[in-house]
Amino acid sequence: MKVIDLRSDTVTQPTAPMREAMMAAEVGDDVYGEDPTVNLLQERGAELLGKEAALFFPSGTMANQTAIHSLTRRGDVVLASRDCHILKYEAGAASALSGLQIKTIGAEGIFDAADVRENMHPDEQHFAPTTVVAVENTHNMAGGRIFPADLLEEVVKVAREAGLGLHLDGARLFNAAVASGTDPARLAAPFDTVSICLSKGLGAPVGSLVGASFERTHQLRRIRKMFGGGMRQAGFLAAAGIHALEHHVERLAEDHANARFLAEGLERLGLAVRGTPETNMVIFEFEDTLALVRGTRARHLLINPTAPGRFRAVTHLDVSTSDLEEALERLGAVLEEIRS
Ligand code: TLP
Repeated sequence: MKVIDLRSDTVTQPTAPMREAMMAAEVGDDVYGEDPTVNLLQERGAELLGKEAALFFPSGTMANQTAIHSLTRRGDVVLASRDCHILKYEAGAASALSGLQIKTIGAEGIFDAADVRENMHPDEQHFAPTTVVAVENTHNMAGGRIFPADLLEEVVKVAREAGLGLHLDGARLFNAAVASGTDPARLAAPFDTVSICLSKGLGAPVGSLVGASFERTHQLRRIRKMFGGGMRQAGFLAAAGIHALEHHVERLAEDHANARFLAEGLERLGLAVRGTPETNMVIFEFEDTLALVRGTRARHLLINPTAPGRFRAVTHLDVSTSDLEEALERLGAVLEEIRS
């Protein structure tokens, strides 16, 4: 029985042409800045994000943490969305590595200018300085939600007026760009630092980029080294990233259509689905978490719970519409078994 893996878009296998591109990569020592394939990826990434430069990272976590480290000093406060990745899923790195406090604001991955204004600390001796606003677009725990453009505009205005830095966790920025028909550079424009992941919907095995100014990239390179992310012949990985940017961006629309297809199917099975998927994630509820996990696993269907009674199913390069039809059938059988 084929395993249908909806745990995340991180689980994809490199395609045959991607593997060929990796094998054929010209490489050099990237700590010396001498890997031509890494350099090419960084140039392409900078261009796509509309930034002066981009830097290659081994993971989205290191990309985010390096970026926020560069924008802050120990003890500072970062305002970010509730359940954001930089706080919840990066092993406490913001406090452990940078001495930061992350204060979460808004709801469902979204916040507005008033949330920023009300939560920013006054410049007074009792308070830690608030120095950065971090946005996650799309928002993972809010189910792949796109940060609304009008709210973002207001948030940026208030943040800039207060002299705050702006970081974008754009692990799935290309999902947001494709789903909203917006140039990724436009989505990235207001931010000082923008991280994107090549290893999520874009299907590369490893890698992230941070887009920023030349000056900040110089600083990011030093922090990346300090965090242990200076890589040597990383061009083998960068080649996969270049291939992903060239071949796997437009196809994200298929993942989005598949997520909607899956959501409709789940509703037909009587499950409570949270909203219509905007991109490649479906959040649904089922009270007996353990029974559903056990039942689906026994049928080689993998779906992760994100909280008791709540599940996240993610569509990606390695699941087709017919795989999802099959997944719905298997899930139907599991539900019948639990409900009987
Ligand atoms: N997200 C993973 C898990 O860590 C939860 C997933 O399966 O979705 N930003 C966002 C918004 C992310 O969703 C992720 C990964 C990252 C950053 C970190 O990327 P990696 O895993 O490369 O460190």
